[in-house]
Amino acid sequence: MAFFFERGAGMEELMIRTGAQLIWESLVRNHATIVFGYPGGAILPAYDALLDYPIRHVLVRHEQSAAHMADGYARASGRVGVAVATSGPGATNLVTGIATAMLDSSPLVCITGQVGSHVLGSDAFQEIDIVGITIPITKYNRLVTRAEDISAAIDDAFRVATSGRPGPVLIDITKDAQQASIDCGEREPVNPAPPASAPIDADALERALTLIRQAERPVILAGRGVLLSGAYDQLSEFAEQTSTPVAMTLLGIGGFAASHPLNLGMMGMHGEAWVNQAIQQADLLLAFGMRFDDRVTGDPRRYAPLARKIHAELDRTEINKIIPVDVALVGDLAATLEQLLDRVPAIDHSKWLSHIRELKGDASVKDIQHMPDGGHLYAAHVIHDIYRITQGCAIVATDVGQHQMWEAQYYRHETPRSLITSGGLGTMGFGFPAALGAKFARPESEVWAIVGDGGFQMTQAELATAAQERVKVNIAVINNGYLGMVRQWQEFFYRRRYSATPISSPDYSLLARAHGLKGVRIDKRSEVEPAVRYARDVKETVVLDFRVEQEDSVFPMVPAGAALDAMIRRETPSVLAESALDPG
Ligand SMILES: Cc1ncc(C[n+]2csc(CCOP(=O)(O)OP(=O)(O)O)c2C)c(N)n1
Ligand SMILES: [Mg+2]
Repeated sequence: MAFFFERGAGMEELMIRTGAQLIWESLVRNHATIVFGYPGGAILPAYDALLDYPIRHVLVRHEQSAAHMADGYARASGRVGVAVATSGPGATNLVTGIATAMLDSSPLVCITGQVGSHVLGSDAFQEIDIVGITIPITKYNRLVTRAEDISAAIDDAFRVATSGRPGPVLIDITKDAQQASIDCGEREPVNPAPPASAPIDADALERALTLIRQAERPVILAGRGVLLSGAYDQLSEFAEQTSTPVAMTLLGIGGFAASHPLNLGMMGMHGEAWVNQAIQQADLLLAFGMRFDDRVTGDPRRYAPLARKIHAELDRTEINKIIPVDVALVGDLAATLEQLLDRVPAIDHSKWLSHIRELKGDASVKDIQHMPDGGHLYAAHVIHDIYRITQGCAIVATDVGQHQMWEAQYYRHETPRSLITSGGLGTMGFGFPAALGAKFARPESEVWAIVGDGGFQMTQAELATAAQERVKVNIAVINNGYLGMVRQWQEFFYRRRYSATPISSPDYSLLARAHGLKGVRIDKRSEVEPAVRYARDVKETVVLDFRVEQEDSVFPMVPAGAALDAMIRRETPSVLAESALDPG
């Protein structure tokens, strides 16, 4: 799209571009190939120019979903997700998605149109100060009022979104800046910056090695930083070399294969009982790329009271924020682990590991998939069957609620970037659009959305997007007729007063068919496997409506603010008695 004009005898070339063209050129230069968005008046010039650029646009049905799709795309691929919206309501609809990405360190670039610069500040039609609104939920944002500044602003956006701890960035571009034509030079393609490789403090490294050598009961706490830094191999090697068991945060799942004998499972509020007990009994915690979220620690004053703590983390502001630590290793996790691996001896912790196996023996939640169905269909059955049939290798995006916790307990993730879930903000409505974004990122992969009947209804309009874009994902609606996680809190802490938690649903199979998609209703355990196989076989997006037990709860549960080992357990004996049998 270059325009060349002759200028005088020197034949100097002018490259004239509109600001709108520069937006897309900048995205192409930063290797974006797909954007998720919704048009409107203030972004019209950009949408007009879009037709001339090699970028796929996915028209969402609500801008919140554009941000979630871009987020799912980023989490599945490690690349930057791009969302586009108009000014005013288009921009404000992005806010929940941006906040979701911020709290889970997901790299997004959001581009919004803004009213013309001559009316800024006049409460013009669809004018809103989106830069002001998104200050606390972006790593960086700015208003651009001149076409001359667009290219640099977008290059900065990609650099900031991906450097250090990743996160969302927003660039708000006035309509006149998009319309203006300017003479601009060619800019070089931008290559992603290499990971920050500041050397780890040698003294801290020495102290960490001493603690590691002295420890008798160590536990690794693996968080999302393992995925962000790509430290999978280093983590396995370190765990094996030091025979240290690995507990996962919700967002760390996938960073260490579920089938690895040293993988303990998930920690925290709905973590496995033996994992929380091991943490409380440990004499050394090695926190790798995690931030001691309150869902992970329970009461921080009673957290791992016997343990020295080593915190390896890229973001220095996380050090000593919640849990005071003995040693901080600030820097890229993969690089840190490599330096530790150079020096750490082979250590044998078999006594500690067999102690944890004993804890596991009488404290497991892992069995309910073995229970005779007796006419009941439990969410755990459904999720375990999906896991079994997909062999733990599908990408699963979840929504937020009980089904999210059951997914984390019963779907055993073998590969990195295969669980996509909103951990920090806990955003209902995230799962389905994030699954679509993941499918766009990795079209060769099998993608499932495991969602609740409440959360799915928040963004189910994206079924139309799936149909229009002919993108295939499988949606498992864990339909319990309740806002289940809130109902569970009401059952435990509000004397079963179910205020505003019973929720009705449309007939999802009819809803799917109304969109030209496929839908099936499942009421019995025996119907689960055929339905899952059917979903995998057909080419369209499929909605599986699993009518599960309505008043089932997620166990164990650490009540908010309690110590990590003060867990509420499933009453035994009961239909859902616990046992440690794990069929793998
Ligand atoms: C946008 C948003 N609103 C409210 C909540 C509070 N909340 C957390 S879990 C939950 C219930 C979710 O119900 P459903 O989607 O049916 O999933 P279930 O817990 O039944 O599996 C609610 C309302 C939230 N996390 N996000
Ligand atoms: Mg529900």
